[in-house]
Amino acid sequence: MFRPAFLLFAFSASVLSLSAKEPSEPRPNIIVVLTDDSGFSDPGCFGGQIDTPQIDRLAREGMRFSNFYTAGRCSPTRATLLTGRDSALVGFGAGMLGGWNREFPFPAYRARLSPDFPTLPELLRGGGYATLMVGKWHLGGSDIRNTPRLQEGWKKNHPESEGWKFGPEEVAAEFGAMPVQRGFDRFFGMIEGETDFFYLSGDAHKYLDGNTPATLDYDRTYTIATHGKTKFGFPHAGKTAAAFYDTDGVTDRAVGMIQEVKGRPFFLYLAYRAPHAPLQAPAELVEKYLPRFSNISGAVEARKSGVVREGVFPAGAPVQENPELKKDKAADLAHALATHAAMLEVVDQNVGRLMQALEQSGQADNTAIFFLSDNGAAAEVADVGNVPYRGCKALLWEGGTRTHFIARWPDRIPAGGINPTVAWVADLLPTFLQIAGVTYPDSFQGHPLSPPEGRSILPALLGEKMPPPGYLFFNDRGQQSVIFQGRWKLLIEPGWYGQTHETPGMAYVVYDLQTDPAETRNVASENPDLVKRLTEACDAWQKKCGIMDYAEILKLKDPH
Ligand SMILES: [Ca+2]
Repeated sequence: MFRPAFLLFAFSASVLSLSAKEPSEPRPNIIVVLTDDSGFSDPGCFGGQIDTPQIDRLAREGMRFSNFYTAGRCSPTRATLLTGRDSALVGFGAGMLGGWNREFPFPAYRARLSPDFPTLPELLRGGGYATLMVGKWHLGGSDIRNTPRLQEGWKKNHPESEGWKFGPEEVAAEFGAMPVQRGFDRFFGMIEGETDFFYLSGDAHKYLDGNTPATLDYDRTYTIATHGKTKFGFPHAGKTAAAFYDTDGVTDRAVGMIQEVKGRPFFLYLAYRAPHAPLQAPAELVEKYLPRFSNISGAVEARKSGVVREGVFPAGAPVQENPELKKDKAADLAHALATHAAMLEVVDQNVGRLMQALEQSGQADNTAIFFLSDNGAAAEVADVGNVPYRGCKALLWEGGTRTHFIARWPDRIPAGGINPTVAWVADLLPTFLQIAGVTYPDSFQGHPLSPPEGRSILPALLGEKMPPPGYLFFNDRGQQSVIFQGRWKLLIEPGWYGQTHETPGMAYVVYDLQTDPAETRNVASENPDLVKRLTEACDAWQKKCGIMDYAEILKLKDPH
């Protein structure tokens, strides 16, 4: 899968030059562009039929990873990205989402970013970086200090009968979990995320500027399209009006923030909410995409050949059968896919605006940019979005946990290659620290720290071959999985928790990702020793992270 030019790159000299002090060369800016629920093959450069010329440009001028993993769901991936830790160690075990309605009073289920580990922005700020964030936080926290409405809301969601206790410590911890208190000099966005994308003047909204309510700019005119009914009672579908649209609006703020940084490098975390539900986008873009999804089987086939054409999936590997669709569902799915595609095209336009801003300030070449999704496409659009992989977000098949990953850093990262190194979101913190020349501390807030779970993939980015990690663990509600040496994958209770809920006993499934990356053939019965060994590894990992048996969790509360 390596392309020849890629192998000719002078690897070790580049690695060494990064660790040496070069005062004449300013340290690079670092940007992470994270989308929300975009599928593996959505971008054009990963085989999809969505127009993403700007994202494709990052790929052409940078590197694509074909074996990159997230934690499979919004908050766990974000928690791991910002701490370099397994999500359960920082409060987001077993698929917890930031918020007040699903968590438990145990550390792995606290659904609020743990104060016990340093965050990426805290570390980079300590190393002299300006730290900027726009978009979706989803790691808990609120400005509850002087807000009676929030205090009442907290108490309502946290009954004393379930072991919760409200008091000054809780207030301090809640406030302390917000982005500005966790290392970001600047923040514009939302603490939570599942809400509308379009706002008209006078609409209530939850955007914050720092710790306080933000003022939005309604400075573009949109014809507003939405897919289906939303549970929030969205009233604006079909209107043409001056509005704030999330993807455009948060990029405006990001561009403003980077223009205001003077005399030091910056770290920008640009966490788009698109293309997460509710599916809402400019109407003319939805119209543009409807014909591309009028034949769902054709769209799936186009992606199956697209991923091979782009070199991000091996030619000849077995793939899943095309989904069977009832005729009356096809039109609805086509509209969902067209709206999803439209949302990603707006992300792409804004990646272009960001690049333009960097070029205008002469910083485009001294900026390392990383582009990925926080998990696979959601169930509604997964049949196309995650091709060739199986499953969807919150499930632990590859379609839920694998993402496209693109890195661009001119003159460092060789251009145009596909890198098969197995990597995951925990690797980003150590990678960024190495790029920035910042050392991970051995203590934090007076207590000792072990090294982060991930490893720097800078050598792979610079063209060096890296072996696969020993174990990658995943956990979501009742499901567990582990990928051993990048090849053997054990899944325990895969799917929507069916065994735990309805059937006695546990399901064990093994796939050989080397020959069967799309998970078409269960080889558990041929590999009993592997099942035993990997199950023991999963059990030990769950114990280390404080993850409880899902049946015990269900006795307390059904967290769906
Ligand atoms: Ca997500």
